[in-house]
Amino acid sequence: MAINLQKGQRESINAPKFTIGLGWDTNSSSTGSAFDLDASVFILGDNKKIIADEYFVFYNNLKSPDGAVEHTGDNLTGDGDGDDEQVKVDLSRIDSKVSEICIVVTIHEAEARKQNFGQVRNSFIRIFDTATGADILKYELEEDFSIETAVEFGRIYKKDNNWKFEAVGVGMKGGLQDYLNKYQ
Ligand SMILES: [Ca+2]
Ligand SMILES: [Ca+2]
Repeated sequence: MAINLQKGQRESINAPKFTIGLGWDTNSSSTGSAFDLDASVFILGDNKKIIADEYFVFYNNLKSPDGAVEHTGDNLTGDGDGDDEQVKVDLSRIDSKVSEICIVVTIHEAEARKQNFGQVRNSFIRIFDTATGADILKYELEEDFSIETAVEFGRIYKKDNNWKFEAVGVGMKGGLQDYLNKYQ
């Protein structure tokens, strides 16, 4: 059974290959235009920077060069229950310089479309064992965001050679470029 985490909580991931599932529901009628959320991954070294440009994995760069992190593709609507976008991770392939994997969700063209996380419901991040499908953990972002247009859902980090997940849930007003400025 999956462990449900609260904001700030940490939990070990005891699976060499796991999948990060991210879900959300949006109300496009509230803003009159398409509402597209995008999951992105920053793969960081000890200095909290991406270890190379290609270690920023998103809808236009679906796989990290070491083959360890793979975005399965852009979902444009968020319709339906369950995962809207997924990222597969294979820790056996991950570059030895990597110590952290940061998972963010941004709203595509948020400013032009006047959209923010105040209009997003049922956001979650979950992790399951890719091989068996068994749930490992889940974090539902209960926080009511308002003006934020980007949210760090969680991070996966290496501690004493074990990989752990932290439920982050921190939003900001900005977009992918702001995260790039921080992590590049
Ligand atoms: Ca998307
Ligand atoms: Ca959905």
